[in-house]
Amino acid sequence: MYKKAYELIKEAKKIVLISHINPDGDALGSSLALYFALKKMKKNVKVVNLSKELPQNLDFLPGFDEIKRDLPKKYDLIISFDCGSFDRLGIEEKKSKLINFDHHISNTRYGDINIIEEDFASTSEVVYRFLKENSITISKESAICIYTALVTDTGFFQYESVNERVFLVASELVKLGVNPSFVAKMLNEREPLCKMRLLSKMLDTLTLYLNAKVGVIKVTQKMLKETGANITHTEDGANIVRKLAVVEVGVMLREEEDGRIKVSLRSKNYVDVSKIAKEFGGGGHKRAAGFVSNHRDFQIVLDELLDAIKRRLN
Ligand SMILES: [Mn+2]
Repeated sequence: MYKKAYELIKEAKKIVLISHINPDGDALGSSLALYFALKKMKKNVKVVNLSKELPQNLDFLPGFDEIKRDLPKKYDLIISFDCGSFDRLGIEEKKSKLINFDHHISNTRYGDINIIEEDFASTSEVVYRFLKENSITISKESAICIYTALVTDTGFFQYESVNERVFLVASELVKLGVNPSFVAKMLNEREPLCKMRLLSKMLDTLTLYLNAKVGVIKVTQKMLKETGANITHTEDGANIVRKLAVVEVGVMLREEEDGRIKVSLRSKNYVDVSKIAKEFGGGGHKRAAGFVSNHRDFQIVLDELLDAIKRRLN
């Protein structure tokens, strides 16, 4: 598959690299990593993300300023990164060949070529493997992007997806010039005050359910307006709830601009939240998943969700 994907890339004239809406470090890091490799091959390539906002803490990634916010008029190949379903790319219809690089269990295999490595800790590991299998040199720029994606998706090497292979990849990337402490500072120590103010409001809503095994926090549009924060500043919400000793499932309910409610789920030891998300039309990983509810009422969303979690708690 890695060779086949490379054949398709070599034949293509105009390539678009795209990742899911509301991207994280893995989504942008993976697409930028391949961007530098393809540019070096003199391919006509654009890196695109169709979100309203990009996370500001990723602005140190090489190529961040080259990310386009709309699709070019003409292209004959799309490569998607870290995106479990076609609709999350924000593209209306598929008009070209598509290569799908991902590591979500729930990936719907919407590409002409699908390289879905469910055991990989990040999509950037898929990109790394693609470059290795095809003997493509990994530049320092690509290495920084792959590494950043790897650390953001593993919570700095702490999740269950972390194994010897992950450390070997990381070690290789450091050898290629990545400075781990620089990346960590860029990611973790440049937060805006509005994010802390928002966090404080979010924590005020923290409520425990089901013998305190489930912790729930809420974010409303009003809270965003009052603090001047945007949705990229809410990304840690469910992770913070999971930090509580008693909590198995951390939940964040976020009111979107259109009034729908986005649900983020994080589990600690045994609840497979990707299955819960799937019940509601979403997807993700065992320990991190999410969906957008059709309901616009927090209480209705919460009641349905707690019911689904309850069935999987014991
Ligand atoms: Mn990922």
